[in-house]
Amino acid sequence: MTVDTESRVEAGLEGARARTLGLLAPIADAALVDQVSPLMSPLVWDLAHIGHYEELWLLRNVVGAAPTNELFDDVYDAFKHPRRDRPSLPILGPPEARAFVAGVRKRVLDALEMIDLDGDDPLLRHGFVYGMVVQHEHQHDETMLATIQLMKDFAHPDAAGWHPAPVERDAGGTNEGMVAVPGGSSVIGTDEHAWVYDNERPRHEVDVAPFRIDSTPVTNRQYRAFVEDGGYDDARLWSAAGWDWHQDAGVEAPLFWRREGGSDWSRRRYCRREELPLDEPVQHICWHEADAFATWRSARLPTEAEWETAAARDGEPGAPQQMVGNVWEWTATDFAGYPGFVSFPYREYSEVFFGPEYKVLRGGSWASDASVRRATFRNWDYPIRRQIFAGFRCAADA
Ligand code: AVJ
Ligand code: FE
Repeated sequence: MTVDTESRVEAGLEGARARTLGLLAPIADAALVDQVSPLMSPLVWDLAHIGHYEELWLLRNVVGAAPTNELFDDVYDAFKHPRRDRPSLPILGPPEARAFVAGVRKRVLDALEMIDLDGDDPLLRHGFVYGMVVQHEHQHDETMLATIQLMKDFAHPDAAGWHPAPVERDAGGTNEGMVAVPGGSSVIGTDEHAWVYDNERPRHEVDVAPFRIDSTPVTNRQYRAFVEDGGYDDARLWSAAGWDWHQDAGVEAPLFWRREGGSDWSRRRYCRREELPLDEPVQHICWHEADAFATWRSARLPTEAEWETAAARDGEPGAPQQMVGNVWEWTATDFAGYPGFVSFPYREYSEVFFGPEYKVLRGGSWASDASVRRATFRNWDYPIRRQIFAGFRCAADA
């Protein structure tokens, strides 16, 4: 048991670090310290924050080690300074940040052999806190990919050849419309403790009325039809908050889409501008855009209970295809704790975000690592955010 858990922990830590360093490798130091958007941190902040989080949980909390630098508790605490202020903080430069994360990691691996992963301590049992740190690094990797996608010039000699994994799609690709899902009592969430976040617990029953849900996420082809039908100019399709956002933001298509003169739509993906891939899921739309599209289609967004009910049927005949790992999918649901929610191991992971200002996203994207791609995983963001790798699927009452 211990050996299995220990090797899973080691492999998880190593896999996350290889990914982090790999995705930052082609980026020049000047770009690592640059603030690409007020919504994002400089990449070098994410890097050192990953190390600080690891030091906090796996060295200071687990083995009682002293902090490398007490000031880091301020500059690398995501709650202390908004992302737009992070470049003006006394943060580590790229070489120092690389050395810091490597040093923390070495000490973590050295200490690992002495840690009892089979005891009663809920933080350690089955390697929970290590899994939390692995998932944390992977979530920041996805955030960093979003930052890199926002970079206009990707100043590196190898940049043109650099491309992360493509969006995974089942063969066929067209959205074949909706499938029916029977209603009744449905069980969502999980009681698993190891490698699962507090907001996914406890497993509980919900009543779900029969509904229909898209067999795949909405594609670029479908979304383009909404754009070309004047969906962005028709106030009747938008909620009041959505219309306000749209007026303020002045957008008329997903982020990174462009159309010049009479030509076709293109989109920028990292360093390339390419023809819009019509059968891929639409990405980089906010919740309000998803909601307006659904109204245009005489449909609505699924609730998260509907989404998870449909995902539990993955693989069965007549079930929607591949619910997990395409794009994050906006749901109709505000982020809240499940009945009986207990914060663990700290309130700032989930609980402080509960409330109507955040919408839940499900499914995990092509940029999400396997360690966070699961049907119970709950992500959340503001309904105006477009930089994340989010799309959606529509639902309707049966
Ligand atoms: C779950 C993606 C909303 O990035 O704010 C990273 C994950 N928590 N560091 C975020 C997270 C702490 C979180 N999301
Ligand atoms: Fe974090």
